[in-house]
Amino acid sequence: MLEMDKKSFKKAYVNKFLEMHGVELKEGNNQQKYEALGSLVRDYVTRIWLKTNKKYNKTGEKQVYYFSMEFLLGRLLGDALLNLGIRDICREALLDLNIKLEDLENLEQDQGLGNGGLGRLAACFLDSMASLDIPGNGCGIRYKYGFFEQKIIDGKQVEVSDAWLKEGNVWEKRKAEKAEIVRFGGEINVSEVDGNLKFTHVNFEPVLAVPYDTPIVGYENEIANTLRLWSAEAVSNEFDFSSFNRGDFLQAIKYKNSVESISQVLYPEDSFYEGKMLRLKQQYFFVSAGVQSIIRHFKKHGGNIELLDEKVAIHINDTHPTLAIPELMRILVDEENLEWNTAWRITTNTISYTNHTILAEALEKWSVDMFQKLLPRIYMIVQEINERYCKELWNKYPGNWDKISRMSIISDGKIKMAHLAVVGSHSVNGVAKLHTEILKKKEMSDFYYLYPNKFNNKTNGITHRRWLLKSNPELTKLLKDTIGDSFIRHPIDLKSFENHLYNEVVLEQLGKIKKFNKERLASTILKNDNIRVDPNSIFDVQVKRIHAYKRQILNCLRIMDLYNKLIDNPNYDIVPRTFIFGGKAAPGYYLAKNTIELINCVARKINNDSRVNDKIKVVFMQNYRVSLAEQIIPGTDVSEQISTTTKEASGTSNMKFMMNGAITVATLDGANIEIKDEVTDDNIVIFGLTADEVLSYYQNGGYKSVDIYNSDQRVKRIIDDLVNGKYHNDKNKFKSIYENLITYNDEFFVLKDFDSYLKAQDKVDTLYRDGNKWQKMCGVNIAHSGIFSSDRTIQEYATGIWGSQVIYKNL
Ligand code: 26W
Repeated sequence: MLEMDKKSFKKAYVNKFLEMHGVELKEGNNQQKYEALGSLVRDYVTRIWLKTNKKYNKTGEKQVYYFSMEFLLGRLLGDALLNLGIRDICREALLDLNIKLEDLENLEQDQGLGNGGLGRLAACFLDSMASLDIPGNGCGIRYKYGFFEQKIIDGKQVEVSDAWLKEGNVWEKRKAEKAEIVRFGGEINVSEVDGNLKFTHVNFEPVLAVPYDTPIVGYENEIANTLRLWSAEAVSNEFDFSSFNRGDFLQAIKYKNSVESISQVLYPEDSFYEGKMLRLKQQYFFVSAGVQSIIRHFKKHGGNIELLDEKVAIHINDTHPTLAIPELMRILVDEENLEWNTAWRITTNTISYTNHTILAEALEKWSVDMFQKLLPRIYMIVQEINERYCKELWNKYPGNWDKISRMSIISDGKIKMAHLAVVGSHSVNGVAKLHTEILKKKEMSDFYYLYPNKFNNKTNGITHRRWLLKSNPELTKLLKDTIGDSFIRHPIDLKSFENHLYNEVVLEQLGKIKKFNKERLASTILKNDNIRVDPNSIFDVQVKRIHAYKRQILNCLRIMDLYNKLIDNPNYDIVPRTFIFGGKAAPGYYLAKNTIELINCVARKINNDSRVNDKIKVVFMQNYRVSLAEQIIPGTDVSEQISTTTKEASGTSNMKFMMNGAITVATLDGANIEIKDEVTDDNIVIFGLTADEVLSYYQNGGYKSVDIYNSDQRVKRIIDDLVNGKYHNDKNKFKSIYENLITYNDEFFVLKDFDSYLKAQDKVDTLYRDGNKWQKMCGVNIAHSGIFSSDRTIQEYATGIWGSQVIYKNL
């Protein structure tokens, strides 16, 4: 913890402001005040950062490098203050100066360099590694434009570019002297030198990869790890690159633009693979820069390259950074002159891989033609890896060509990245128990039988520092007052909160805290979305990417049904509910965009109907992102986790909601199953098909959605309402949703699960009416959420996969 008192903080802040802006504090605006505070905090962090790097260089501890296309960090100021242990002092000092800390924190642009679950997981992992004293570095891309900003105009999603760097970024440090060169295109000349083959890359296009480092502060432990994001620049004119002919001026401009486009923008698809050349370029760009800089650092500090895997672990976050495997091979074989087999042993021991999805449409398969043209030497290496691997397969399964071609890395003119990732790493993990079982028994069963020891499960987690301590200070205080503060370092200790749930005063306080957070959320909704909602109603929330498998449509259909019931019977007795949605659709995903429009049309109709609008309200909150999630989650009563069973690999918002005392309505999918196992059936509301049932329908057929339409009057009515002009003058507006459910037989079992979903919601209504019982359920959820801290997850990765030295101080 940083030694600091209010007085010295105040003095330092006033000085910093003057120094930075050349005017006195009282004359400055909030943006300037934010910048001065950020800069002051950065100075504190820098001291810790230097100390940490010195320590790592001295002890030579094993370094973990977490390679990810996405890091969804959100805002950093509040987090840094919290982890430094000076957030309260800072808040009080600023108050003396008539400044509200939260006002300044809210000015920070979210660092939104990720799409959703995978990117946010990477951010939680960085926080946990730093807080657990694990030498862990992030490696990714410094996109100039992050994930787009979503505006809702006329009920439709409109995408606006996210120029997050416009006002500068106090947290990053450009390290021009640590730049690397990445080579694209060109040809490979093969020659023989001393009986060995030598590969020379000529006529390539060089790209300068410049790192920007951001410190990741650990929780009160004097550690600051590094997130290194690479930015693409043209190599300077003075750079002597004899093999690269940059030709005339126009050519040079073209070159500059093409290079800079590499780190220009984050692809906004998170479940759909498109074989775009630029994305392949992005992948090789950051992976090559990252691996080169690791090796350079390792050698500079006297490392013996043959022992690399003892000192370095590289983790690849899904298949996006899989080129780390052939890139490391290239460096070991071509540059370090190691034998292939030695290089392969080092590479596979160094690299480990996490799978985050089994959706077939998300699997990366690059066309050989494009790949070979863009990365000629890397292609040769992938070919060599594949040839040796197929020989191994041949020995194991002689004559079984079907199986061998099915398992091959290269086939049908495509390079299958998941196959390369499994073959080239020593560990393959899924992100929740069910997901890992599906990987082993179905999706990757061939590989599991070949390499049973590589496969393992690491159930996801979330950092309780951001998602409880920072975002819900009121609940944190109640927890500290009742069970002490050991849960901060040992989140599993939250369990003892269960002993206090017989105490009515505690239950009452839980209720008050929730109400307070709901009021805050209600005012955000009024400010951002111009809808007035009642904090006494049940806040029922589904926030996540919009996707057919996550079934926002199921949620919307039950609202349409409830609306019908309330109109038919004005005395229909329900606890008032506010239905809150949030989430972005990929710009090219028509059905997801149509779903947003449907929700907004249903919202408009219901919110303006005075017969029902004191009982139900519907809100689509625009521009869902990390900082908004921090406000929504503490103010939620009911967490909707309703994906088609087998489709959601884990889910992580489910964990955040539970930690903040929401009751989960869930299918038995992803980590929902493990949440249920923790809290028991009495404290969660489960509905829907089981995994076995879903898999059996997919395999054997037997489901006809139209039968449900014909036999269930409620279903018939709401499906007809989609296309009869009730919610939009244009009757064709929601035809794609109608067709998906009826004409194309409802791939995601929305209608099949409908009845059981309604029953689950009735159960929620009944449970909520018994205030004490409800608060007790919320308390049980909080008490059992500790296991879902990413500290637990990271400890499992560190000991089970990376071989880091772990001091078990946080368990
Ligand atoms: C090729 C385009 C693309 C981009 C991103 C395909 C797939 C992705 C990600 C793997 C999608 C993703 O974020 N998956 C989510 O990962 C979370 C963290 O493990 C899980 O909790 C979610 O269930 C999973 O959907």
